[in-house]
Amino acid sequence: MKRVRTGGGWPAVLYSLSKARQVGGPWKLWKALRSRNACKTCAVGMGGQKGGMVNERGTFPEVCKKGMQAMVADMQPGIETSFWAERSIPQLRAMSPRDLEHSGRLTQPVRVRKGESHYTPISWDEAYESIVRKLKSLPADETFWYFSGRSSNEAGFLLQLFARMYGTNNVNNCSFYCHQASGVGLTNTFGSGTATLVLDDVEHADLVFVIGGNPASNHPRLMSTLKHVRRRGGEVIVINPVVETGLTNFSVPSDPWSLLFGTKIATLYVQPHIGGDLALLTAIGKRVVERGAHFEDFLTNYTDGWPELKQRLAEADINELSQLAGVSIEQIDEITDRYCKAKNAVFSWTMGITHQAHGVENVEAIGNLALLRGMVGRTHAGLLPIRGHSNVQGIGSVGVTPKLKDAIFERLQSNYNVDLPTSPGLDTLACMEAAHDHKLKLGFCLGGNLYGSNPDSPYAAEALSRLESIVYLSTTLNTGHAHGLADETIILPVLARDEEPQPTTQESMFNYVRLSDGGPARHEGPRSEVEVISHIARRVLDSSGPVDWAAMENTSRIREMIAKVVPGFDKIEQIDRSKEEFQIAGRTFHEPQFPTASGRAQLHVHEIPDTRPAEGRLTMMTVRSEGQFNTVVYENTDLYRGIDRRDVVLIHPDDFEPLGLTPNERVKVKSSNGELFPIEARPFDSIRPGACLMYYPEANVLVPRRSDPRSKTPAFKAIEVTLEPISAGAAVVG
Ligand SMILES: Nc1nc2c(c(=O)[nH]1)N[C@H]1C(S)=C(S)[C@@H](COP(=O)(O)OP(=O)(O)OC[C@H]3O[C@@H](n4cnc5c(=O)[nH]c(N)nc54)[C@H](O)[C@@H]3O)O[C@H]1N2
Ligand SMILES: Nc1nc2c(c(=O)[nH]1)N[C@H]1C(S)=C(S)[C@@H](COP(=O)(O)OP(=O)(O)OC[C@H]3O[C@@H](n4cnc5c(=O)[nH]c(N)nc54)[C@H](O)[C@@H]3O)O[C@H]1N2
Ligand SMILES: [Mo]
Repeated sequence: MKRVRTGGGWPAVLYSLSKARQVGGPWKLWKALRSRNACKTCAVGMGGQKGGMVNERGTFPEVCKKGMQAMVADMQPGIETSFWAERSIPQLRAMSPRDLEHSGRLTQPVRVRKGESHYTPISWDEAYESIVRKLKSLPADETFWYFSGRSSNEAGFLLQLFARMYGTNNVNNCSFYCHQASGVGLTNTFGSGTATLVLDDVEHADLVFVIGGNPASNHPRLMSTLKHVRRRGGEVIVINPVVETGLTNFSVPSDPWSLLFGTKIATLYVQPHIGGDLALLTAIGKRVVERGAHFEDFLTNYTDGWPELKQRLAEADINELSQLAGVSIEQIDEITDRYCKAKNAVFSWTMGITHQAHGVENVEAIGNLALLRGMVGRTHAGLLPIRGHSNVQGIGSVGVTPKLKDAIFERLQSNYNVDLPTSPGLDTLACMEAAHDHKLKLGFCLGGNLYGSNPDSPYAAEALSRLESIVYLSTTLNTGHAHGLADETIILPVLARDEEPQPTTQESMFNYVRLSDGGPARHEGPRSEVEVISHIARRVLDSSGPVDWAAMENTSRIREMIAKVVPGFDKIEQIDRSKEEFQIAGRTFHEPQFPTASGRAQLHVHEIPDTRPAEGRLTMMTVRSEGQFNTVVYENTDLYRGIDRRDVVLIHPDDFEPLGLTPNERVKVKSSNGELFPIEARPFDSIRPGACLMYYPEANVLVPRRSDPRSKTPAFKAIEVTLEPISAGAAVVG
């Protein structure tokens, strides 16, 4: 497959036209995309009251292929009743994620029990009855509640409140597999766990670091912002072991000039070892201080820990750091030159930073580097974790975490007199482990694909199979519905955001809360998430208690409660009437005052891990292709990397000979966790030697449960593997 030389561009435009045909014409798709609803894919934040495809600065049109894919998936016809009789569980298991998604929209509740071969459609009453009976029979701490980041703030808030009043803190979301290290690292540093800036700040930056991410593919709308930075003469430094096509050149589809000629994005591209970022960030910090380019006054007045960091940077050996990072001293100095020249630097990052056993340290080190030159606490500079799901940040803000923020906990008690559990809640991986140990009996999943997102997929399937009951609230089928089965599994079909009968809200990665109007249901059958949660809650809990669960079917009642208990969300109470979308108070730092105990930012010192692969081994990252959204694979091709299939491992050409392999031969990929074969070993010169790449979620069989002790996030990007040739003629089963 020929590799494209630019990201975005004509393929994205042509793709849009083909998708429009699938749903009955461009007008229909256009109308859906322009409706007043927050975009469903990533958290860059688009749509809402300004209308679809408009960003936070009001720029239009901001189109993205992923947004279209998600929309088209929701616009599919419903799954026919006959489907359930035709497809057995083994047949569902044999289906690809793409085929499962393309089966259509879920429109009726279905159930399968252990020993049965098929899902059977059941009525809503029957489904509710089963769930309510089970919940009433269990001790609350034997249940867990998993949330993905697609649902609204209202649904998220309501379900976590129900779970806690039912009696458990086993409440968590996909963040534990995603940006948790950012939340922990940023909170340790600034007392607040999200972006320190707004979109307008990034638009004024003259240097943007893009670390460990592939926004050309995963956050395409951020590319217009990077384009603006370049056009103003600014710099973009990319730190990534893989040279990603769209990060060197990107054609912004909505800009005719860019579409025709492409826009150069990276001004400097640096390829560290997988996991080498901590050493690299420390090395740059060391060089900044050696040049005297740090802001001594700022560090003295607005930070704690400067003497310790200063000493540590002075003691560190630049040769050693360079080797641990896998980046030459010349390149470290090139980055330092650019950083020292920059007036307004923004540091952005994604999963290459957080999917590491030292993810929190990585984030703290980014904080250190920014603070060295006073890049936080003023306009046009700051820190930007580029978030995944469209409302993952909102779900976290409104309380979907094992431990509620103290302020929310206190306000819930003082305003509503609710009785909240105090036992420690489990994070996502800990829930899977507890299920595996037979300590949990029921799982309740608001969206997502808990099975598919987990490391060690056989272990995940086994853990879920040890539950007595699992309930999925979903819009479409995914691999979790085939492999993540308990004694009793129930799927409840729910409405997508733009089909909700009432308004809902979402929060972007810039801490901006949007209002979605909802819209007409596309199918008879699916129900609103909020309706389903309030119905179950009212039957499980005493309605005479402090919360009127029946009234909670009304999303404005939920917003009233959010406004009272979640700090910074006061304006949400009026939002459906005022239509005034808002920036959450207390999170954007345009002044160097931080909500830490001392009011100052906290600097950190770190031990630098050696993440270089041992001889004869490679370090493997598991990543997304351009043709998928998380566990939902839309296309088998990876357009930007020029790869036509997914059962491949991408290796630098220089690594073949030392490993005794020949290009394109079939191999067995082995990790401490398992093996996968036959896999084709593809030469890929854009990856640095010593590293290799496979696609998530298929590669999750190989991913061990090794996680960062502070964020509990698995090291999805750093798996030690060996590759063995499969001798010709040997039987291959995969
Ligand atoms: N199209 C599309 N868009 C998406 C998603 C999707 O699946 N598809 N998913 C959404 C979600 S939930 C998320 S979290 C985001 C994910 O967005 P990304 O984080 O951009 O996605 P990943 O594919 O996980 O890729 C991470 C990048 O990290 C690099 N990397 C790997 N290891 C290292 C390392 O050690 N150091 C450094 N510096 N880089 C490294 C890889 O080469 C790759 O370019 O995207 C969101 N948007
Ligand atoms: N090896 C490896 N593993 C990883 C990663 C990796 O890079 N490598 N990435 C990790 C990351 S960053 C993440 S975020 C997780 C992803 O974890 P999840 O968020 O759990 O998974 P998704 O695939 O995004 O979930 C998609 C499903 O959500 C449902 N859905 C879609 N829209 C709605 C809605 O509006 N309401 C409801 N109720 N359901 C809806 C659909 O049924 C769809 O099938 O995976 C993690 N796992
Ligand atoms: Mo994510």
